[in-house]
Amino acid sequence: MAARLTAALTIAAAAVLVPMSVPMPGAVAAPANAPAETPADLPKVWPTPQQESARDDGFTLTTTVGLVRGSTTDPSAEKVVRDTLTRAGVTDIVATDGDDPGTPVTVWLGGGKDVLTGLGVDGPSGLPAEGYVLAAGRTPDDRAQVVLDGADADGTYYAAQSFRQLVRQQAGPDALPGVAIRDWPSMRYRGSIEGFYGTPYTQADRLDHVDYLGAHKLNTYEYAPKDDPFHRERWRDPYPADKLAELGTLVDRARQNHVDFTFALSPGLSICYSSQADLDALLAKFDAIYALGGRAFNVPLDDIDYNTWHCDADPAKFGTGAAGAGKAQAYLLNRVQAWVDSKGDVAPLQMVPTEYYNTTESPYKRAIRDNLDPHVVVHWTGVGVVPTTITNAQAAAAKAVFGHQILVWDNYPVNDYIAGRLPLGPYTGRERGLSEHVVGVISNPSNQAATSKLALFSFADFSWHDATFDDRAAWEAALNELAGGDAATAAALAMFADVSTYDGTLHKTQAPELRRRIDTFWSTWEAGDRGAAIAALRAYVQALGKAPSVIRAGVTDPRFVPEATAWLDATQLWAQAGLAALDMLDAQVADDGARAWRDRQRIAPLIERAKAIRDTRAPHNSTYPRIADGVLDRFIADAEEANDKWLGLTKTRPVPTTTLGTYADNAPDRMVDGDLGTFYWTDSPPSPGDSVGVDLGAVHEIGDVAVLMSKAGSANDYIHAGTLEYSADGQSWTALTTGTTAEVRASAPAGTTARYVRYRATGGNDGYWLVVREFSVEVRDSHDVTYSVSGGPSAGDGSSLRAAADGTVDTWYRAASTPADGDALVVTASRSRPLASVVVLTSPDARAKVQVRDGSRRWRTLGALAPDFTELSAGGRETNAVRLVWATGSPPPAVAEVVFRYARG
Ligand code: LOG
Repeated sequence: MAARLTAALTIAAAAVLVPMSVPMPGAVAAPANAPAETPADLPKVWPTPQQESARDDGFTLTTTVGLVRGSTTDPSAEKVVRDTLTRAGVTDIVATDGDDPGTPVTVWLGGGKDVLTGLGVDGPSGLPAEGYVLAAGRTPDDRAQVVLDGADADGTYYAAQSFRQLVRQQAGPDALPGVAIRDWPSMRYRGSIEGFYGTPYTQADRLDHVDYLGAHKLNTYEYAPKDDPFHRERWRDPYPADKLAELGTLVDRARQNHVDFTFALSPGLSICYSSQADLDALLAKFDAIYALGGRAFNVPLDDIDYNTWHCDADPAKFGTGAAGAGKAQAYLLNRVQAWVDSKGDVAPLQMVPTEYYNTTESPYKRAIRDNLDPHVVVHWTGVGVVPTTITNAQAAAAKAVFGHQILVWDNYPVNDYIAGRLPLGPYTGRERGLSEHVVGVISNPSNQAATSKLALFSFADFSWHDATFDDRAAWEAALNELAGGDAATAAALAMFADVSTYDGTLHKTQAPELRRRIDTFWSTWEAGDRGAAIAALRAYVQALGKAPSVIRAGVTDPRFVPEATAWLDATQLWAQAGLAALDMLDAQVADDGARAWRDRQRIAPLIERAKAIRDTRAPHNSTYPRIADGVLDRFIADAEEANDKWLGLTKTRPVPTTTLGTYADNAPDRMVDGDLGTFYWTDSPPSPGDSVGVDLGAVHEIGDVAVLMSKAGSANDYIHAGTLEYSADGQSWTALTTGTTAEVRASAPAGTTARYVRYRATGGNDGYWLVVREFSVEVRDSHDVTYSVSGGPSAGDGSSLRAAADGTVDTWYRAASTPADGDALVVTASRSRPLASVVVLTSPDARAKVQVRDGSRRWRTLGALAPDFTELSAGGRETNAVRLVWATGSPPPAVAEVVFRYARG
């Protein structure tokens, strides 16, 4: 496993969410005529305001409203206010000085101090940058007033964004509740860094993205797409004119949204840190963006090898190793910061250190701490690249060890490292209080821009007001916003998000809600209430299957559906496959084998279609969209196993055992699937005592055992020292052999009996995880009857005679030709047993007589094949063979399985 992911996956500490008390810079004056409604009665404003109280002097908007522009407003804020008023049914917005008797309602935008006094509300002076005051109510002269007044133009714009959310929809002109808000951000940097690998955003994506940021009081967009060649590979080359023009448009659009377009350039793959020519090339790129209006810059130096130098002068000047690299980087960045200072209107430089993923003291960090200009802001991803949690203690440690302001580059909901996954779960594990330690938290989003908004909504709430952040509430509000307030759409989105939750770190459990319902299904099923089990789960899976069309019809963001389409399509197909499995069980409960078999045959093609889907963006164009994987597929497999049992297919299957976790999709089942191309992969190195193995379900005589570990590309992922051992009870173990290599084999002495076999680590593993391609145990005393197939017609290409009785209905015997006169397919059992009935699963047009044979070697006809599914009673007589005597002229028959259904007991 690559080091960066290992780092990401080794943090275990759970976040402790402690409510913080916030210092309040100035109190909101209590409204004159209390009792007021509680803020809980107000429409919720997101991100959550710092201070908010309801008043009892709200009013209905009139069709004519006066607008007074003050000194801290701009066209963007005015547009938000005008759009809000227009949507609320206002038809005339009249520019006034505030005293116009013709405007019974007045909106003061970026001013209105006297009106605030009249309303008994403190003005914005003393608020931090970007802070604002919003008040709505009646002044003593009984005029209805709205004041949106910022500490600066950003604040006034944010006041307008809050106002937008407060207007209550009602018949006729909408109402405005009486309210007083005093609000400011807890963090200086809030927003996103387009910092992922894979398909970068399009220009349209980015324009829409910065609109979204602005509307949610997020003030930062960093341009750092790893796969823009001019950002990294070819960082020295100037942008072509068309690309530069696009960036110019984006800079403008960001500014309109009060978003700081932050241009990042990553020279680390080839730069000579001491070279004046390279510095000039870097600054020329920055100057080009500066000329477009860009006023914030970043030099990311992540994901490079700092032991590789790109000129001899560097190690000579700075020394070798990590300390030299830190000094070299500081040298370059200090000169860039000098350029920043020379401009006078550029934000402090930002950088991403090469050791961005931990807080461990090191020569590199020391060099950064001691040499980098103190103004430079240092990015940090938390402890791990994609950390499960980020705590206050960790953030404080990061600040101390880097000796600079810390900006959290938060790798959520980025999905470049999990092809096929679209993380839609809540933004979890970030401790309240981080704003005390870091200057910002920004999101590295998914390759899909619009679906990332669900997470950005939470980033907005957390970075604006982390003291009250509630991940679940923010997630639900984001779904609700996307649903335009429509409850059915929001519910469909929640179901869809549930089946697309897993990301390996923030969310280690896939489809938690569906999983819970499936667990309930099986417990109800086992308890014998099969109809109720089916009905309850069917209702949920049906709703899941309909969710994609509800979402397509209901979401308000037109960019969401095209981006989510692969996952929406897959959801529909997986839900249909789940329903087919439920139908199969339902038919089985009704003892209708033919219907169960028809339903069962619908499953595989649906799954095949789901797995043929591809998203258009790299890396998700390389694999199928993951939907409820490990949950819904597991349910279907378990349902099929229940059907196997019901059919009479009772083969003992080894169950895998492990003490370790699972990395990504590589589940333990893959150790026992008989396929050397698949593998179980742990998500951490085995420690002494950890083990993998199999449970045979009952004590058996065992023979050869093979543990085949590691794989191409992960040659060291095996247990470096271990003991292969077996046990009858899982308590006391007997060693078979010890091993130190990737493949361990042993033959148990004749007569050895065991239920459990395991391979247990006895030493450290040098940090390497474990891959097991196959863990096989030979069972010598199988109580299973085995079958051999003979006769004809011979099997066509890709099929075999054996497939007609190989214990699985998934493989088919397909005749190559029309049966000749007298052709018969004969299935011979390894021994005679009393047979209740014969079940034959066939193609619909297969025609044959079904015969059985007992010890007397005489064939007895039970009846003829029905289309698809045939069950014929064998009267409990000892039977050792079944034969299908084909009707002459029947088309080439196909048989999925001939099942000997033995009498019970
Ligand atoms: C990259 C980032 C990538 C992310 C997730 C940082 C600072 N850099 O391990 O570009 O999107 O992981 O795969 C990264 O996170 N490196």
